[in-house]
Amino acid sequence: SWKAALRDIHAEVPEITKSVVTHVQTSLGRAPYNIDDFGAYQAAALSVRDNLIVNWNATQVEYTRKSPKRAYYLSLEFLMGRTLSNALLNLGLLDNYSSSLSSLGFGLEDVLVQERDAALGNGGLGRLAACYLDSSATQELPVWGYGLRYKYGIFQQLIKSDDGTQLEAPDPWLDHQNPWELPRLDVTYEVRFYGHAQRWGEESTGRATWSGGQEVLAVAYDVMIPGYGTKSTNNLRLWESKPKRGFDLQSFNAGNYERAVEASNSAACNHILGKELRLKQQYFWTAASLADMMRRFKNLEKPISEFAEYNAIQLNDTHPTLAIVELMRILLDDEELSWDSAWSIVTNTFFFTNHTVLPEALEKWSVPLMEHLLPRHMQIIFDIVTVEKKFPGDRDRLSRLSLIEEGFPKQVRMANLAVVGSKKVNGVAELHSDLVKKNLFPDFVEFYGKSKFGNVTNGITPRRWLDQCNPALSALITDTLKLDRVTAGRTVKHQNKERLALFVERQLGVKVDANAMFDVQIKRLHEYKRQTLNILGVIHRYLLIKNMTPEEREKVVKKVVFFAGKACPCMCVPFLLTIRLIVNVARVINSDLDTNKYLSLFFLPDYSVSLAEILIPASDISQHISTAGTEASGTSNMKFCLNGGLLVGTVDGANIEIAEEVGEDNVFFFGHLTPDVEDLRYQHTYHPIPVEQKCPALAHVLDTVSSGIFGGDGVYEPLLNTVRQGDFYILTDDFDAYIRSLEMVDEAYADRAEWIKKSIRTTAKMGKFSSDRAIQDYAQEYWNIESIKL
Ligand code: DL6
Repeated sequence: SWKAALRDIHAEVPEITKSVVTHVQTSLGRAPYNIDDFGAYQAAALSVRDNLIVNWNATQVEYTRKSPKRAYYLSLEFLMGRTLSNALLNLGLLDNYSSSLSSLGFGLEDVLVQERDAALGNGGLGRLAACYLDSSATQELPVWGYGLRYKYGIFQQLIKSDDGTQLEAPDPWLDHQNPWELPRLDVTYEVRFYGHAQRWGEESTGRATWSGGQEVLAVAYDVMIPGYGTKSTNNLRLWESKPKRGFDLQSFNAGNYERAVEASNSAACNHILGKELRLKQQYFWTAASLADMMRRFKNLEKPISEFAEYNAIQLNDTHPTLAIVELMRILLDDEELSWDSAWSIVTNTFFFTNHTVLPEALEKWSVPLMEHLLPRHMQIIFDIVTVEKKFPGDRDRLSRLSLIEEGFPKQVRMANLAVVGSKKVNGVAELHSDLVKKNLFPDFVEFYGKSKFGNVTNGITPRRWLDQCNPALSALITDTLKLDRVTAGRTVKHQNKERLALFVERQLGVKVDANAMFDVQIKRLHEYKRQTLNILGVIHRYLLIKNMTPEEREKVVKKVVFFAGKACPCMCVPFLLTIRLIVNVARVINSDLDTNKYLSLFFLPDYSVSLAEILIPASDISQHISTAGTEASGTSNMKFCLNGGLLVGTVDGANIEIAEEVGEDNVFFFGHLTPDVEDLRYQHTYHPIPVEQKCPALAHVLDTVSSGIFGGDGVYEPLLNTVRQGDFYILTDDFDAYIRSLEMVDEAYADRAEWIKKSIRTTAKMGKFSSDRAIQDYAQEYWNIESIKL
């Protein structure tokens, strides 16, 4: 009976308490009566880690014993967030630890917030990798992640109080030690850079010897990834670089190296790292990971020809593409296979996920740089000539298909290399996968046939993005049939809004009305995501309310708008102004006594996984308003809907599939469709129409910003001019429809009972977007791996 079960649970509590107290004394070296929240967090984490290690060991032993085919997820980013709450949830120990900590005088919530986020990435791509690890372990699939152990996470974002600009500060996340990792000083590999490559004999595709240059040591740190409701605990192996002992100081300037590593060792966005450092990072990580896989494979004592039958390697975007070349190098130069045998193994081992449709985001590396840093790899890339036989003489097509882009300097096209070297290629939502075929790689589709190109719509883990961030909704779902769902749904949402309101009050010292509609847009700042459209829409609303009579204002739906997101500091200047505009508009709107009861606005600094866990459950409506055809998938759209927030969005990325699942009645779509966008851009260039004529409402908003009422002394002109001239992201074309869709949101929100029903229906229909489904797709359709029961 449940009473007996409860007794059993409580019987465990003294054990847990004992373990926590022991860690306080022996691991932290502190007296139990002299411990603060942070100490309690550290001790609890170490105690939970003891459980994880046992499960992790048992899982790895079982993998070794059964020698299954394994999959490896290579990702330069893993946006893990906090671990303690997730580990407790997955282990089923949340209540026990809560009781135990409370018996020691600590509140679980106070302890959980002591943990720093592991923010080893920028945004969606890195968080997706973290969700996929959770789902792989939960489904007992033999999947390991491989990444880099950055010393610094993505920068901490500060907002300058005088003018609202973004400032960046380092995030030394390891300063407080990381209880979730195990340093593996026994797992190290040497990684070479520079030097020279000498081919053996005449044959261009034969063996070579790569020697000289510098070698650094890759040291493994293992992070345990617990599955939910299973003992299965997978591994995320992160590499750290160490100078190799006894290396040649004559030929290598140690001082420069240290500085270089220091500069590179952060999860910063591509643009701000020096090119060479970024390429070094990529090779260091892929080479160490492949050496590790090769060692594990060798332990199986199978012929090398069977490598692809035991290993599948997923490339999370193009960052790990060098792994393709590195495996070729190992197979040719170390294993002495023929070119064809080696190529056949490689092209049966790798799988490539593309995450962007923006051509400018496709990675390229200069040939001279690659030749200098990785001379043997550059030889191999030149040797990979796969297409010429099929299209002899079709020079245009061959140049599009080529791995090398002509120019000064020549460039290696990493996406082409990833396509050529992989067994299958996929996009991350239906529309995106179509665009990948039609726009990015049409010549490859013709060359290889359609079957090489597939789709795996992204997913999110319902553990973190429902159970953990919204326990009340999770409980309501579990308990659903017994309750009056509409009332309970409303209560849950309201509690979450109050939690966010309290958070904002503590952070910014401002009271927020939890009875107002909460409208949220949280994501990396980018032009194509169109935060600018949102803030211009807010200004439009503000101007309308400002011009109303007091009686008219009483009919307005009260709304609080939240933004959060970091902007890559290297992004082009006009766009960086968006944050500044939001912050300064907030200052004016929030202090306007005529209107602030009806509309207020917040930019919450330093967006992170943990902040998302507070914002998402509290949203009534969230915005996913990219120009159609530009957002590959989006995953926060899934998180909001799972938490019963409705969506206002363009017909783009995974919004489309969400609408298919939850019903178009429950989504507020607006804007031009993907096929229109190119024509509109053509018209903007060749037949421009002034904004005043095309969209007077928007022109009025732009003029209001120019007038200086939000300060700035003309500072916003470069941003406003991106809309007035060229308007690449078609704000002028979409603005009116956007405003109309927000009016429809207001109308729908006025009928609260119906709104809550929509919200509950939305949550209920989100099953497709579980990362468990996505990982099953990969496991079955791509990697061909099976669960291993413990
Ligand atoms: O697939 C995860 C995520 C998508 O949901 C977003 O739509 C997409 O913008 C993002 N892509 C990247 C591209 N980065 N690179 N390279 O982060 O991937």
